[in-house]
Amino acid sequence: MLEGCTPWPEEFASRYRQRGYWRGQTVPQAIFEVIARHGSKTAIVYGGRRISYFELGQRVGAMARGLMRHGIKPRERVVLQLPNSPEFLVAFLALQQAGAIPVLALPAHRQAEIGHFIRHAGAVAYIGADIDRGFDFRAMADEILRRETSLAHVFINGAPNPGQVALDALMAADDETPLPEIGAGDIALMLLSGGTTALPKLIPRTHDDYVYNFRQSGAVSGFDDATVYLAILPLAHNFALGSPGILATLAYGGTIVMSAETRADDVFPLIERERISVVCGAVPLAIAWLNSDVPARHDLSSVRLFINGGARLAPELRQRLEEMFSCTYQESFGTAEGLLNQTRLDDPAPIRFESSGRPISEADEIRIVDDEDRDVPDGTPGELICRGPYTIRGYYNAPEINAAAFTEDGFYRTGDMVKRNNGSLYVEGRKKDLINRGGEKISSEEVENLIYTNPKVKGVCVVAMPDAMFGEKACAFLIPRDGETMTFEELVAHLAKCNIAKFKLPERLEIVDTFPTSPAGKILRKDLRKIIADKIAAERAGGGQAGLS
Ligand code: J2J
Repeated sequence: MLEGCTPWPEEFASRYRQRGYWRGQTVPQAIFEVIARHGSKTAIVYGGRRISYFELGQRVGAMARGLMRHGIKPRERVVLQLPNSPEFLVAFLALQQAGAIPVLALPAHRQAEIGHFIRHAGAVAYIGADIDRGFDFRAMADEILRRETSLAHVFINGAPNPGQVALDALMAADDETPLPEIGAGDIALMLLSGGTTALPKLIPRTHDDYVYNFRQSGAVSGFDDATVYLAILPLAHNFALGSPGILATLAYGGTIVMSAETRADDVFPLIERERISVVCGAVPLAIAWLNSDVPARHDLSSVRLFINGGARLAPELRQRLEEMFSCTYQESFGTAEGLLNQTRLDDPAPIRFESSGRPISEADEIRIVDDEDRDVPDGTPGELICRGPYTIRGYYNAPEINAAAFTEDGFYRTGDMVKRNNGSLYVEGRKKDLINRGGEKISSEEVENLIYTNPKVKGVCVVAMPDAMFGEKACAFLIPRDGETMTFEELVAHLAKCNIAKFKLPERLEIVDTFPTSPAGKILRKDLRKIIADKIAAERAGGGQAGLS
């Protein structure tokens, strides 16, 4: 295994193999097995393009060889940042076929984050778009190339800058270079952590564990070769990629319909035209669609399943989604670190509408514990900790963080407060300092550190505030230095200069003199969350404006 990664102890690994959870297959092997069976079937629909399984396989093989010709070697890390498109999938599988490890960045990430991923992963290459949504990724890559010493190659989907290589050009030559032998125990990809620390952590997933992850998640969602999956959430997210995501769709011989657009006006005609059967969404999308009159104008009879993940969706909205689509609702409470909980398709309505599901595998070991790691009884909230055949044993190259994030016997501390009733889990809150903006995670510490670089700031605390659409948004409580003050616009302008993803920006500023603290002097973030929640509720009741955006 790659240095810097924590393997499963042999006793666990051999059990997982023996019981068939680990099939000894790489991710591309799992997909090529299907390509061999379903050659002429449509694998991907994107805009006017229809790509067959056979063509997908050819493109992946050609790009893998092109990457090798450019000197990309097994176990080297490559940051992949592409909007939803067939090229994302081709590049992802091609990197794996060449033995390289894709590090999956979101299209929303900017120079600060991409630079960090490249440094932290020691990445040798970056694959990005030319221009997307008005942002020039080529210029960003040039800038990063000047600063990051490990980075040797920039591959661009579209028209590259001088010195960069077009992704298409990688596939130009027709060569028969043999592909390297990759072990199923090797690292297949690195996902980004949901952000509790100052800088995002990297989550190394092996081929064995990830193949099990998407096959098992797909089985629980009833995937088969009739599945037509709508891929609109960013594919770099574990949920959209492999839980069950596009990889399970391919593994079961289905068809992926991709779109980078999420508005009802774009999505619903697509559902009707392509006879989509599985729609994956997140809280803000579900709310926007339920409030739109577009769905009623379309034939949605092909939809059999709606899966929500990333953040909890309220029971009444789950029921309305079932009614709108005449489908089954599935709640997915997952983690990029591994553990996936999904409601079952045949769960009775109260479980489908209220619970957060239960682990997808009988091999998932979960415990719900108090602050002293003692098990709490069913019905009592505690922290969910877990281990199993697809839950990592450590973040990449992060021994100190690992010591806190995992128990000595290898359980991952999710930071989620849950209770268990009759085997189903119910998310009640969280211990970790993050803001869950409709499924997109914001690390308080990361944003606070950037705000502290402004000399006007004496103290800052970024906490979650309630939001009708996103569930939560970031609110900054700020103490200015003596004689200074700061406006919301100044705060945003300061953070914009830090070149970070826009979704991380606080959407409200509260200027205060002090922070509430415990007798030991610890800032009571819980109290700050309550202060802003109460204030917003009072503003709503008074008809005032809630939030600044
Ligand atoms: C409450 N909290 C949830 C839910 C995630 C499937 C689905 C989601 C993710 C994901 C994923 C939640 N209700 N339904 O990777 O494969 C919060 C929890 C959790 C954290 C993980 C998948 N679904 N959460 O969201 O790594 O706090 O993975 O610990 O981005 O999101 O975030 P992430």
